[in-house]
Amino acid sequence: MNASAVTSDLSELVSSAADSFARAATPADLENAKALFLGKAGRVTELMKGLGALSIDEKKSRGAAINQAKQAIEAALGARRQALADAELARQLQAEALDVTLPGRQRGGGGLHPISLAWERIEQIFGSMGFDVADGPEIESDWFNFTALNNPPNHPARSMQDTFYVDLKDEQGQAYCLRTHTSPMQIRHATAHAKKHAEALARGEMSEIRVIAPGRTYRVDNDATHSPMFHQVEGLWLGENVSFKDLKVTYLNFCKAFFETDELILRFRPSYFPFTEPSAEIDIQFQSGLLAGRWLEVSGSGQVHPQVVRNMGLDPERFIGFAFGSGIDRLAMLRYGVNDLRLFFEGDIRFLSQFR
Ligand code: 2NM
Repeated sequence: MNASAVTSDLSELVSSAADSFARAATPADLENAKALFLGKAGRVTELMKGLGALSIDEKKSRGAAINQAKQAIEAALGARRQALADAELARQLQAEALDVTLPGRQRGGGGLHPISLAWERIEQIFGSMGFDVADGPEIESDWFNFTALNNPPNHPARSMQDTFYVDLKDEQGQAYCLRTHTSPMQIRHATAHAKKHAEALARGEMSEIRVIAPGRTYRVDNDATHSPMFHQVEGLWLGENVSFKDLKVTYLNFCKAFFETDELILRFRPSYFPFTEPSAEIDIQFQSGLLAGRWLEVSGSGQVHPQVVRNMGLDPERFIGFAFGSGIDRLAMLRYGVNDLRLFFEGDIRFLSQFR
């Protein structure tokens, strides 16, 4: 066997190993290919075993050549391992690539409840007509909720069948209840400002009270058209010559703004409330649209009773005017085309998300 033959059969072995390593597509394939050349029964091992039959000199040179070939195969194996590992890493990086320019995951956008939307519109519209907004407690004393509003001591509204009472009495033994309307806030508001108005009168100036009181109210009532908790807005305008004409203009303009239409008429219907005299229901009728042609009751109203004005700490000879009380829930139903009051209080996201 000559030197070039040695080199030639070993270099074929090396390139054959390099070829099969190159064909190995996965680390497992590569380990199988390795076994064929470097394993216990592999080609290189077989060649080593063949050395035993050679002379000492031949053993030396052939052994060195086989060793060189073995090192070349191991180098090829190492290179392929590295290449496969690099390719796997590149694949993983590609698969897990993060596009930091994508918009982040966001929570679904929230929105106001339709009653809050109506409430805000009401405050905005009356605000534009010069009305303040009063706020006050939902647990009220008997005085503010009933007596100051001219309810006689045995008025049926005071009964436990109609009013939620709280297990609480003040030092005078006065009962507390969940307010049954928002007018107590108007009594509070007017009382708080009575001194200022009296001083203005003393200087020969006239001063007015113009206020709305929106808020949650409570009555013992629960059916398809009544909820034990509901929302009211009451309005109050007291001044020198504030009349039913002002009430009609004010309420009609409010409705036109709230319902976003000028095709609207308004009528008064005689009624009774302890806190107003005379009293009237307010009906409106749309002249166009889905609800056209039907009279819709939207509010109670009336000229504020002189005793109520007196209870506010004001002179009923000087402070004359009107008040009204409307259901925000009913206004919201008409405004947004909701046909069942209970939808407002069930918290069903399919209903609520329509108002986002
Ligand atoms: C209504 C109907 C009529 C009303 C009266 C008052 C106050 F405080 F001036 F006495 N506030 N709201 C009133 C008048 C409320 O609700 C149906």
